[in-house]
Amino acid sequence: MKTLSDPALQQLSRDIRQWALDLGFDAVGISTGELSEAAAALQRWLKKGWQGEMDFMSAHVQERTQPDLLVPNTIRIISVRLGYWHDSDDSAHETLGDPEKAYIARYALGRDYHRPMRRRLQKLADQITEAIGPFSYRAFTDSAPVMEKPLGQAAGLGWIGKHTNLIDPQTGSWFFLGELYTDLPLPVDPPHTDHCGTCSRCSAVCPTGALDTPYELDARRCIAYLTIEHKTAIPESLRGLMGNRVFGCDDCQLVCPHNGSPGKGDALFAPRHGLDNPDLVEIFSWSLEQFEKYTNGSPLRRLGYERWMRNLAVALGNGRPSETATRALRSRLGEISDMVDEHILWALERLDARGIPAIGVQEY
Ligand code: B12
Ligand code: SF4
Repeated sequence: MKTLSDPALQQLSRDIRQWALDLGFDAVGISTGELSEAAAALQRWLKKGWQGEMDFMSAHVQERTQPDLLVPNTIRIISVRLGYWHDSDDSAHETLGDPEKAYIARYALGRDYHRPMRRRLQKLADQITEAIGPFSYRAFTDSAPVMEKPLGQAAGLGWIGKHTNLIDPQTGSWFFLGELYTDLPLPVDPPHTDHCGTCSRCSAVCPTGALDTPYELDARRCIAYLTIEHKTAIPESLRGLMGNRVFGCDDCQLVCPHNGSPGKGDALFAPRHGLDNPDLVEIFSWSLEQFEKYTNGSPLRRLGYERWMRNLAVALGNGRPSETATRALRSRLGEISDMVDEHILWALERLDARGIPAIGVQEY
């Protein structure tokens, strides 16, 4: 471990803050990595099975909750925040309310955050190395068993709200988190306190009731989980509640009173290819090649074409009945997979029940 005097550590911590801001991060905080309360909450959550098919959440629990088991000699965690909001509140709500459009979570409209965040964290580590010589560190952003939100709260970057996202009182929750695990005995920041109070807007608005227990998310019901992490057929009982949300969900964040003035996020996350307000029928007609072209470098890419089409079929089934929608659905039957076909048939039946004949469905 590096030996530095107290004044040198104080100065280094001030420098780290400045370098992090210069690199474009919105805020930085330092904690010890003590996670006993969060560990108990994680165990409770796993015991209820609320992680659904996310087996990665039940693996490496020890490493997730004890940073020095993941990276030996870790005694401090430097947490950073990077904003991604690029929309006006109105246009997110407008897209959500328009059954002919598809709603994509605001974090996924531009470039994928994992690599750029890690690159910047690496630059921060390089600057520290330049100042004090080699030290032990590892950079993470949603890339290993790490409890990013409790670490962020402990470092004073915000509090974990009832919707379970970390919230900064000034700018809200539209940001990503990243960390440097390190062996430097830097001075730590005070943890952030909770400001949710008696508010319960997020649990009231959640279309599927995933936030019925404040501060605990039943991922199996969460539309973000169903559209991004769930690999098999979406439970029929939940499909009708998903509306036009085809990748992720922001409802709980959109209603949060602390998300009123988020400021502009990093340029990397500005919407590309019109993904902030796409036409459902049009993107359902994308071939695999078009999907790959338009989602290159975006978080949507990792979903894969099959689940993209599954999600879009559900949204079309929830949309306005029209011949265009029916024809679009029919035209893709038998093309992608049995799972997608099953969702298409569900959608056709749903449109049929609401007035437009599902032309020729019986032929398949
Ligand atoms: C698994 C995961 C998911 C899952 C499960 C989400 C969840 N809430 O756990 C799914 C796929 C649903 C998901 C969705 C989203 N995710 Co996600 N996800 C993660 C991941 C990989 C792990 C989160 C985790 O540890 N969950 C385990 C459970 C136990 O934790 P928890 O619900 O947060 O529970 C804590 C609190 O609720 C609290 N608690 C529990 N009980 C109680 C009781 C009381 C009284 C109190 C006070 C507190 C309390 O303690 C628990 C432990 O800390 C992190 C990255 C990482 N490595 O940390 C990103 C991460 C949390 N996701 C992120 C994002 C952006 C999202 C979405 C907004 C994306 C979208 N628009 O669709 C949604 C938000 C949905 C929501 N309301 O949470 C960001 C959040 C940034 C932020 N501002 O907080 C992260 C940090 C990724 C990143 N690097 O930026 N995600
Ligand atoms: S909507 Fe209200 S209860 Fe939910 S996270 Fe925001 S302040 Fe907390």
